Amino acid sequence: MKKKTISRLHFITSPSHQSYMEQIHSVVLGGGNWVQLRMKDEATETIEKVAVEAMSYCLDNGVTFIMNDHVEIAAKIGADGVHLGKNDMSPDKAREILGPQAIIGGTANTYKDVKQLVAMGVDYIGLGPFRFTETKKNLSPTLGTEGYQSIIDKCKAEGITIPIIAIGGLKADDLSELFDTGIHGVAISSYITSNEQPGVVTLELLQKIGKYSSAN
Ligand code: TZP
Ligand code: MG
Repeated sequence: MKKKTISRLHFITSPSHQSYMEQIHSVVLGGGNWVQLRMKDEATETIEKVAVEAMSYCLDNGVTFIMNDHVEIAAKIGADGVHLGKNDMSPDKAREILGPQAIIGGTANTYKDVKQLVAMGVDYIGLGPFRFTETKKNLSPTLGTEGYQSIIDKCKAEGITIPIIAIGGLKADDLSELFDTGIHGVAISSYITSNEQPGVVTLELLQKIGKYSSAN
C-alpha cells in the first residue's frame, strides 16, 4: 500500500463542548480528511478506548488517523501514523516500531529543529507556534508570519522540501498570509472545536485553503 498524502488541513482534537468522537464526526461531515487524536491529561486506557473507535470511524470514511504521542497505541490499533513532540519517542525509534508505511510527524519550533527532524526521516513537520494559544502548555516563542517566511526561505535555499504544517492559534483570517509563505498546510484545533458548529467551520476552512494553497 502506498503511503497516504499529507493533507492541507490537519484537525487536532481538544477538550470542548463536544466529546472527542463528536468532534471527529462533525469535522469529517464538514469534509475534513485528517484527524489527529490529541488527548492530554487522560488515562492511557481512556485514550486507547477513544482511539479504537476513532480509528474505526476514520477507516470507514477514508480519513487519515494520526495518534498524538502514543506510539504503542498507534501500533496496536493500526493507526495511519503518529505525531511526536520533542519530549516523545524519537521519530527514528517510532519508525522502527511502526514501519515504512506509517506517517510520522514531528514538532519543530526553529529551522534547526526542521533539519534534525528531516534527518530522522519524518514525513511532515508541524512548525509553530504561529501565535499564543491555550491549547498547548509550555508554549515555545511565537513565530508570526515572518518566522515562517524566514524558516521556509532557508529550507528552499537548502533544498529541503518536506511538507511544513503551520500550527498554533490559527484562525481562518490567517490562512491567506500563511500560505503565501510557502507552507504546505495548517493544523487547527480550538478554532474548530470551540465553535458551536465544527463541521461548518471545517468546510469554510477547506474552501479558503483550496483558494490559497494552489501555488504551494
Ligand atoms: N503545538 C503547537 S501549538 C498547538 C500544538 C499542539 C496547539 C494547536 O491548537 P490551537 O487550538 O489551534 O492553537
Ligand atoms: Mg507530544
